[in-house]
Amino acid sequence: MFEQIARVPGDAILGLIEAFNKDTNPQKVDLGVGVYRDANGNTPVMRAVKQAEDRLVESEVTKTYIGSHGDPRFGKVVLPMVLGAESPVLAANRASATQAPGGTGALRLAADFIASNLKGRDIWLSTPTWPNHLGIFDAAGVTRHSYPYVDENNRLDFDGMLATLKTIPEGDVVLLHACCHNPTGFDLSREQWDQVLEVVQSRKLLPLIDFAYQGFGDGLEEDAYGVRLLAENVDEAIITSSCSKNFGIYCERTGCLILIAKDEESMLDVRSQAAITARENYSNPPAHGGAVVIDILEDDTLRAEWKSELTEMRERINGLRREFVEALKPYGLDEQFAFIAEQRGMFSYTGLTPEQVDRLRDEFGIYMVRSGRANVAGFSSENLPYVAKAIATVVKG
Ligand code: PLP
Ligand code: TYF
Repeated sequence: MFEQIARVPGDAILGLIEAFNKDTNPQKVDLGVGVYRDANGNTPVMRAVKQAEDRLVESEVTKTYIGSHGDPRFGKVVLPMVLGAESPVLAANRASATQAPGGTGALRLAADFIASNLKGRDIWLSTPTWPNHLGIFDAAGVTRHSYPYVDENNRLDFDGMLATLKTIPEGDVVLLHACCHNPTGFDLSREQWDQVLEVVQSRKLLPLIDFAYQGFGDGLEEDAYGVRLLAENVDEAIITSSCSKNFGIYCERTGCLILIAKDEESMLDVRSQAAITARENYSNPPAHGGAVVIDILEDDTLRAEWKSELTEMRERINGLRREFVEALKPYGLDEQFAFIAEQRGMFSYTGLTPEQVDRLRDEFGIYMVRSGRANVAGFSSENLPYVAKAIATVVKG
């Protein structure tokens, strides 16, 4: 029976890891997969995480199941991080948290929740978006459509986005990136979020906000502007939060599905459905990453340490953005690439063509996604002169 099953290509982004590891060029640079890198190109375990793990080894007394919603303390610490400690949504008990295997697991829960409970509702995704969004909603059987996000000059196309949002049928779901848009790095301003809210309200859309990079743009609170604006001004919303990047616990698979309903009763109804969705997928989420997050956020000292490490990471990335533009100055390309310093998060749409990306890989050992997306965290003061020279070579033909 298996002979009729075709072989399919693997994930293009994750495939870059293998290709990079195989490359013997001593000057090779990895600007591919979206993980944070320090000045030495490493992705170390955060100090606060190590301390929390040390404590957990000592204090953990059982590894029994934690339930389909995960550890109840996880929701208690993640909800205020995402929605704000003083959130009126929390005060009204309108938000439900379900611990999930990463942001991806939370997205799949959201997709299955929509497919099972909101039949006939389609989803609208930005073009471009994180490629896994497409697969996740297809796999759940949710029909997808797209709204534009960048124009032909490789800039944020907010007018195009808003114009399409205004045509979405009432009740459909619109997926918004909370901050650090993957893959473009273009985020909405506060004024633009305000306009999105107006359209969401007037078209009665259901916002699904993917919050994978809280703390990587402008700050933990600043990055939550759009999330909190929508949560506080609509009756119903879905948020998928990831702890992979901001706690650096990628492989521990730690995320959260947040369902916001119009009142507590309705929240308890949808919450019961989320538990079924989780149970049908994997029963209980992995516990360790959540336990680390709980330990850090519940302890003032660890929390402060974690925040300062996160600030360090964010400031390093934003500094590298400016350094990159500076490094292109000798080639007269600084103005052409000035927008890189304005983008936020780990990623930049550089505007490089697939052919230019191929040349960077083949001639210089510089790896990025063929869409022209670069992981800015892969830059370093050491490799920037080399990267700038290589980019100048391929851009100038
Ligand atoms: N959403 C976006 C936009 C992402 O870039 C990622 C990154 O991995 C995720 C969700 C999921 O993150 P994870 O499943 O690693 O928590
Ligand atoms: O876009 C990225 O690079 C990150 C990491 O299947 C990622 O979001 C990439 C692909 C994938 C899972 C995670």
